[in-house]
Amino acid sequence: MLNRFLSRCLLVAVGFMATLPAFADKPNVVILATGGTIAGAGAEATNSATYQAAKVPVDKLIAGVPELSKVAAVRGEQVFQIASESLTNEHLVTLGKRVAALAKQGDVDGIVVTHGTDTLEETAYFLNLVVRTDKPIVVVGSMRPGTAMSADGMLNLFNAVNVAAAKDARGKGVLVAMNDELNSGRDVSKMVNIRTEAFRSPWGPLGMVVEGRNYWFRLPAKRHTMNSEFDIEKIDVLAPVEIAYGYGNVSDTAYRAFAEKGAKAIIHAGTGNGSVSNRVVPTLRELRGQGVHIIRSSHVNAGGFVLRNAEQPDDQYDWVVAHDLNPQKARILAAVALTKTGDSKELQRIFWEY
Ligand code: DAS
Repeated sequence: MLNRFLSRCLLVAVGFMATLPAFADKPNVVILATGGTIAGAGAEATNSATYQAAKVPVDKLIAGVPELSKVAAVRGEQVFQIASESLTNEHLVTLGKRVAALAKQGDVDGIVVTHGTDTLEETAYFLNLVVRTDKPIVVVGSMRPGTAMSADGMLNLFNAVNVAAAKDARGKGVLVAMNDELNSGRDVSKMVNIRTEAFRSPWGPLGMVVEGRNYWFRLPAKRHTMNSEFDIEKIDVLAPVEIAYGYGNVSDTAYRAFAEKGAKAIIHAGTGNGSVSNRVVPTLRELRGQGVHIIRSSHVNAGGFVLRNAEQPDDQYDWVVAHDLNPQKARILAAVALTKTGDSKELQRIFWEY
């Protein structure tokens, strides 16, 4: 009796396995599409710079790379369809919550976010800060639309799905897969606006992906994802933080305007070592006295390195320094950190640790 029951269970189980789709043994990867050039289309194959971003839907992006099905069971969701320069804090929160929800699902092994390249570095850093998972999250874009000769989007997407499907990509924080390189979502930024080799980290890539295989050379040193104190499930609104650019002949107009509009912090995108013009220092001290945080970053190209009290008496002024974060990344961290604390010493700790 028992034998017959067990053999019947075995038959049912075998039958069930036989009906599983062919990719049952493959990792499950979800592609969240937001727009950008990777979804762009130009009129001619010679249009590598003249095109419309955010046109091609996610299912067409996936259909355009049939090799994806050899790597993973891939499905797509169209979260937004916009050029990334138009993304807002609200878009970031919506995307972050969707990524976090998918990461909690047992039937999701990795997530790819297709994204415009203009603010890709901001979104990648944001997800790195607030999504509590060690599953691979890979942000990818392209510098040329899929309609152009030598378009880079197909291979970038193939690489990104490979990385998202790979166990060895777990626990490395949010990754950016562009131009065969794997960069940390924290470190990488768009350094060039007209070449496929556009994204670089001041501290170098974490690795490379070649023909579907990842080669790792270093690991992130700063806190991220599972080791972050921030959780997108507990964040609904990011703090208003603005960026004011430093340059010769600068005035305090922008800083005052931002403060009047309710900025909780102003990122000073300073020259050199986060330097502040003596024409502006009194205003920044006055705004700090009114409760606005002042965070010194640097707009030098290949990566700033701002230290406390080196260029300005930060201790005396109660200012914060952004260390190696460029102004746009400093804005992201401040917008997240200010959802938890308004204490300047705590903010500085957070800027050292993330
Ligand atoms: N406008 C750019 C963006 O959406 C296009 C791109 O490079 O992706 O970020």
